[in-house]
Amino acid sequence: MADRKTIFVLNGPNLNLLGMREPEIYGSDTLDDIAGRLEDQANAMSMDVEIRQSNHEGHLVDWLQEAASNKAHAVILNAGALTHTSVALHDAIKAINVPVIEVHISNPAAREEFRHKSLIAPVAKGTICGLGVMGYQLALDAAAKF
Ligand code: CA2
Repeated sequence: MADRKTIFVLNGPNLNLLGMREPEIYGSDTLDDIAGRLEDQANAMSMDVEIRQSNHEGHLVDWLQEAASNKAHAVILNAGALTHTSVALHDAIKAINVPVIEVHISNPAAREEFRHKSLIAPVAKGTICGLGVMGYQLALDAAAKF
């Protein structure tokens, strides 16, 4: 039997607060709600998901490298505010041979000017944004087809 594909789903700073604050921007689902749906969806496609969140940039860099060394099939990354600032995440994505799908729940281009630039986008395989938490599920569907 072929090996099951593993998709890493990595979430950056403050995404642990989903469902608890600013529901008008990010909706009312918690990260656990999103994780449950992604696990069901992955199971239905005979794949595995590894879902993590950290408020620390270095953890995300470590996990991107781990995705590469564990030969993950793809990474779904919502880097939160680090999207707009992190050269370290840009470099980490560039250094690994694993496709990374950038996901944002909101549409950063429709928000404050400082959210308009993404340092992730130039090194991502693609970006899904502005579609709410459904973006994670769309990204998982796409990753399954890589
Ligand atoms: O829209 C997205 O997914 C963002 O990546 C979310 C980040 C923001 O800095 C990006 O510009 C766009 C913020 C994540 C913080 O999440 C919260 C959730 C609930 C309450 C407060 C923050």
